[in-house]
Amino acid sequence: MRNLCGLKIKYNNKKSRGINLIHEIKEYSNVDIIDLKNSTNDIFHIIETSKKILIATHENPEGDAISSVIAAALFLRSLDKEVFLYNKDSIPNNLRFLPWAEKFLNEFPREPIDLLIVVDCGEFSRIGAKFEQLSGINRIINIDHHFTNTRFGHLNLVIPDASSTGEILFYLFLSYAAYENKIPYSPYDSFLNGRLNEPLPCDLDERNKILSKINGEIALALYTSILTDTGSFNLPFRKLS
Ligand SMILES: [Mn+2]
Repeated sequence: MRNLCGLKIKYNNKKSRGINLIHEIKEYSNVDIIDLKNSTNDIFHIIETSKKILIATHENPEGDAISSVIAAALFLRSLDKEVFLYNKDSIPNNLRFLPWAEKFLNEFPREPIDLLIVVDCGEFSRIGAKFEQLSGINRIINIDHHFTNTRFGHLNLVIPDASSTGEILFYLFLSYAAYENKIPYSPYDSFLNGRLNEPLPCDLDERNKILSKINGEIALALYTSILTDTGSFNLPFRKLS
């Protein structure tokens, strides 16, 4: 039997670095599916109440890492957030065609940051040298698909069965649009089947609203993410990079 994993939220009276939630991984059950949905709503609430957002990934980045930072940044900019893209190393030449590839910083911003989102990064230290400077940020969201992920965030959206971080982000963006428009659509609910998918609503108006957050630039970044980590759709469903 495949050991599918999901997120379970434990509510804790002790404040954990500013956010009153602890998330941990455990074997899947029906309860976890509900919690996974709640987890994404927590992420949306934190995004809504943050203004300056830093998005980072691992050093020596490849396509999923860079494209996930870009997709998240473009998405958050569309929500009127001030975004900072960070990578310790320079962007590989073969990824410089991507929108906003030129916007990456290789120093942390000097101004205070409300929220740090780390994508495609299994350990906090893989952000690279000086990563400790970020540990004082009160809100850290960790979005990743490595099963070895150490759950270093205050909120962790870690889905080992996803092909790529880009795939997780795609469904997160659709979920956000559903959340914003109060449409009952939760792609993560279908995780029990080991696949992150859920048919879009039949109603055309609802469907268009859910897809409204995916513009051409975001689609290009997400496509590059998924293409990279699946070896152009040639590799098995799960590849860990
Ligand atoms: Mn990856």
